[in-house]
Amino acid sequence: MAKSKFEYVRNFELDDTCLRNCYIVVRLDGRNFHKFSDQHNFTKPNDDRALGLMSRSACSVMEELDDITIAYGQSDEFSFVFKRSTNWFKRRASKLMTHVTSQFSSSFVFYWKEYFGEQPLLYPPSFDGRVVLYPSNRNVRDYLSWRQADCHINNLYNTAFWTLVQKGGLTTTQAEERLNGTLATDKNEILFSEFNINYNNESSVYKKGTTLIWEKVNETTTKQIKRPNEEETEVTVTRTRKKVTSHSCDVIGDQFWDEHPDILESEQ
Ligand code: DGT
Ligand code: MG
Ligand code: MG
Ligand code: MG
Ligand code: MG
Repeated sequence: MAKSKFEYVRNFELDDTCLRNCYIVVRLDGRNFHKFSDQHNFTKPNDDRALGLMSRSACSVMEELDDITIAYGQSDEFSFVFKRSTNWFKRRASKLMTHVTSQFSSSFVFYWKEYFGEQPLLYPPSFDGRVVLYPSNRNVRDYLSWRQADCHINNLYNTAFWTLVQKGGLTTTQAEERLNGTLATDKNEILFSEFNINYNNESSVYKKGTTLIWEKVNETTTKQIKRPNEEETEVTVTRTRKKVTSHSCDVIGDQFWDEHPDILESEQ
């Protein structure tokens, strides 16, 4: 095709190819979800509908986009790890990041009703995205550990805070003052001795967040088979399929990684 005289403008595009051999992590985060959660009456500190919708949207990202081996989410954020050898979109950071955030955002709206029922979505939500490269398996594990530790710290604080307000009758200012300077053990103690709540028994989705991975699962279906000159019979067919599965488990220790050795590639 003949080139127009305008063609030179293409040279203004910058190269944003992600460095080879590195894991590409895209993290997205809900914009102004402090307000969004209030306006949509999210239960405090955790709203199961909202967490379910976040995971459903992340699942759609994994299913629709190539080469994501693990995703981790908590609160209004989700991180997606592309395998280090991916060549999807020639490793262009802006392509990867925008595809993840737009697939996620449209899914969040698309599946809203499945989780929130008749409660209307009041305005279009949006998510920011960023790309971070990690050169080693240790770095990726430490990255996910960092997000999970953040989940734990925030959830313990929020659980103690909203228990003091909802069950203890404190104002939000009083609850904030009460928790100011307290350690994790103090918050556990407040929950246990004053409200008979054992933090360990709280839902693991709240404490650990959500981890999505690809797993082989057996799917059994029944089929009607009709052979010539025979009665119709029902047979069961079992097929192995790769599926995105959801886990609320510890990703900081070794056990999860020992059980799922395919998530990270072996170091060269
Ligand atoms: P940003 O990210 O700078 O645009 O601002 P925010 O407001 O999204 O702040 P961020 O991302 O640091 O904090 C997440 C907010 O979302 C935080 O105010 C609590 C809220 N949120 C997330 N999940 C839940 C939930 O399950 N229940 C409730 N009540 N709030 C939630
Ligand atoms: Mg923020
Ligand atoms: Mg946010
Ligand atoms: Mg956030
Ligand atoms: Mg196009």
